Amino acid sequence: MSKISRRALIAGGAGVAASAAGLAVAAKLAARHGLLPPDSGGVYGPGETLTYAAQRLLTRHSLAREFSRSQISAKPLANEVAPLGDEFGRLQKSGFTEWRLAVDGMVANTASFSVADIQKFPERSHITMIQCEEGWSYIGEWIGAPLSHLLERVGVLPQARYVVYRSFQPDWWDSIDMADALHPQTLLTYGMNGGDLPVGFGGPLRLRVTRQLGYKSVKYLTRVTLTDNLKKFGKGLGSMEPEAGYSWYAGI
Ligand SMILES: Nc1nc2c(c(=O)[nH]1)N[C@H]1C(S)=C(S)[C@@H](COP(=O)(O)O)O[C@H]1N2
Ligand SMILES: [Mo]
Repeated sequence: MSKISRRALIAGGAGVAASAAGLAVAAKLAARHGLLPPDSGGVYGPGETLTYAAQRLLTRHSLAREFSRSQISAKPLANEVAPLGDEFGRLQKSGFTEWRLAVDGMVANTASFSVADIQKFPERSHITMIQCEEGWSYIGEWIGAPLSHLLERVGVLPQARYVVYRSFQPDWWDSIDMADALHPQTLLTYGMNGGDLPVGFGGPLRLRVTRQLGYKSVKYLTRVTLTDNLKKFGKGLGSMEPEAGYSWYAGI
């Protein structure tokens, strides 16, 4: 679906569901529960707020649907990525032994982990669907360590409300709230369909966020930052997506 038609759908849906007055009430309720998304200010803000607040209040603990092994897509589609460059090639040649995931911000101890370190964390896997906002999807098995385990290791300060995560590709960064960060299906993924995570699918490390659209599952993960305020990052909208007209919150 194109940006425009998805936008129109969200705005139109919100319009049918609630009058302008209803939206104002919803926004007040969202504010009271601290559920205003970072991109709530724009033209589509009331719709974004309603979607995010409603999902968080109603489905806070829900799991994304899991599938059986026989349903794994035979030919998963790796979305095209921009060229990764010489430095990535060098890291790849040495088996990503020098790859590091930095953890900083509102944590008790800043730290840095290799892929091998993360592979020593408790392993979890799930067979879930990844859906691109463009309409295609596939089912895959994702293997990794819960992000919650990493957060426990470094000690999250109580004021932290969001996890900002960045990629080796500087244009790709995003953030999620603590409900998704601590969610049991949110994995620091290093494996796929029984093997290593291929580079095309984000190897050596990808954050898999199952309850949101594919673009929240950022590939080539290099840094995780805990914060109480998304205004400090990029244009202050929580990720590069709202800068391009997509929602920060992309719940499915
Ligand atoms: N670093 C990085 N992460 C990324 C992307 C990208 O181009 N670079 N594309 C995103 C988009 S738009 C989607 S839909 C999914 C696609 O995942 P796939 O390649 O496993 O299908 O990855 C997301 N993560
Ligand atoms: Mo996508």
